[in-house]
Amino acid sequence: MLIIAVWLMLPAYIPSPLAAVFGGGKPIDGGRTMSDGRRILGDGKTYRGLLAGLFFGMVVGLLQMYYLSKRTTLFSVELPSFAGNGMSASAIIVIFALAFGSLFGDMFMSFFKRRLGLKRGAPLPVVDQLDFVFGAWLLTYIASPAWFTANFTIPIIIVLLVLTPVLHLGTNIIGYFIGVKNEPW
Ligand code: CTP
Ligand code: MG
Ligand code: K
Repeated sequence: MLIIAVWLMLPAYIPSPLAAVFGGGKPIDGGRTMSDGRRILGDGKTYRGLLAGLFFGMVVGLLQMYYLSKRTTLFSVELPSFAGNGMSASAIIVIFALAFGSLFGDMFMSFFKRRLGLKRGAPLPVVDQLDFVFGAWLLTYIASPAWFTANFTIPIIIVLLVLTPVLHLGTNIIGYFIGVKNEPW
């Protein structure tokens, strides 16, 4: 179950840490503020982070598809496929939805955090740990409702809601100590 849950979410897990490693430079909101006087998204959401996150999320997803074309098990667990076997267009769309959706969820919540008056990097517990998960689920559901409901069953969703915050906190602590994250959350 754990293996299946992580396997399904891998294209959505990769973008955030890679955005933290490669992010910086021009912010997506171009430095603009809204009528509340606060930034639209803030300096923590950059084009470089978005593109690097999307790129590496897609690369990992494509590697998973390649793996599935050779073998269908991992540690003798039968792996789910990303909609259709082999390098199908529908599988690529699902992987894109997972990768882009996670970045979208993160950006959407930064927008929301700025409206609450929270500065860039200020913690918003639960939201920070799960925004990208909900973003990935939303876009994947839109891309392929049938694939989503067949794979993200209630037990898998429960596993991911518990596991993701633990993984997120763990990678962020590592990111903080190697110097790619400003805060350990
Ligand atoms: N990052 C980026 N572009 C993105 C997402 C993330 O450049 N689209 C980088 C930024 O350097 C950011 C870091 O990854 O600081 C960590 O991401 P996150 O914790 O989501 O950003 P915060 O700095 O905490 O900003 P916010 O308060 O808006 O969440
Ligand atoms: Mg943060
Ligand atoms: K975040």
